[in-house]
Amino acid sequence: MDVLIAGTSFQDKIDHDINIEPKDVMPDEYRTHLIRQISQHAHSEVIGMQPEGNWITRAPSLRAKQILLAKIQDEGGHGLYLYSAAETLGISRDEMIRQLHEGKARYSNIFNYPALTWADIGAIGWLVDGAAIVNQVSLQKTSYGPYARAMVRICKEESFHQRQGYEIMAHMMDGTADQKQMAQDAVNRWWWPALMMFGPHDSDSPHSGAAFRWKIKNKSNDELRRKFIDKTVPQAEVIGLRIPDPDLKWNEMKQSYDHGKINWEEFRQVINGNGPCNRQRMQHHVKYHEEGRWVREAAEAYKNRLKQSN
Ligand code: BYC
Repeated sequence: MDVLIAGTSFQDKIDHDINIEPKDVMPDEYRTHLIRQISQHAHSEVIGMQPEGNWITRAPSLRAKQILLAKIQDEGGHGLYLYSAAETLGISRDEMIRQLHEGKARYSNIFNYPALTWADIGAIGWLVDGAAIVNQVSLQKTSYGPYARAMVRICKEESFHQRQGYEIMAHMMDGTADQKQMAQDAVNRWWWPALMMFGPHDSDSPHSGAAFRWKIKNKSNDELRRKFIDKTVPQAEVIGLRIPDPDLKWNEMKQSYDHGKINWEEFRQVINGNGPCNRQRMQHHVKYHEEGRWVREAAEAYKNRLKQSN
């Protein structure tokens, strides 16, 4: 098997569903494409800790606080697996963070919206992690080995996150009229940004062509978005939440929902730095990155001292 892999060209491996590994020969464009996507994915996990972190001290019970803490810690871990996967492509973590701080690397649109009430923590878990799972399940079969393997573990944890969010929503929908209204308000605000997480329509997605040729993607942005809607609408119905889309309609022929128009102008504004929380998210990240400098330096000094004493 090793001999076959060693003698097989890059595209042959892709065509035969053989993972590409860090030391394999790969075109520069494949490497660059993956660094862009994986680093963007890692930054999303880490920036995504901010809207939830805001609610740790205000969680309504000790149980809710413990669960939220564990979830946020998981997100930090996901960021670390993904930074490590990107590093195998020859970029350092420092460089990725520099690109983020200089606005050269993106992170998911969704984390530029504020978490205004406790119901938002439910909506983030249910809708945001729910959307992330649909996307990431398909990435478990992505062609780059370290990325695919990181996805397997991440998906296991995300499915717990999605349930944590749904439990909060179900609990609130079982509560007072005010609690029900709070839950509905959160869905009204998070639904459309969650649909945007899957990226532009296939016809407007510049990276999809190469991503399919190299099997980085195996499902398109629109296919995954549809899958998410089909899975989520019945969940909303069970607990009495309304999806804020008057054009949402079951299509018998397609055996899938048709949805209303997505506001792509809002998406463009948000991913280009003009969403409600972009500046705040980035200032927070820069501040704590700077404040953590002494920890990184101390770890480095300790490593060097160990080397010298060996
Ligand atoms: N947000 O050609 P396209 C989580 C950009 S975190 C911002 O379709 P592609 C969680 C795209 O970068 C999970 N930008 O691109 C954490 C490109 O611009 P550039 C996050 C977006 O790569 C904490 C342009 O639009 N998941 O679950 O083929 C707490 C054209 O797009 C977005 C991932 O990162 C967006 N949503 O497809 C709770 C998944 N969408 O780079 C939860 C990994 C598009 O040319 N990524 N853009 O300047 C992917 O699967 C793919 O990169 C995408 C986009 C489907 C997102």
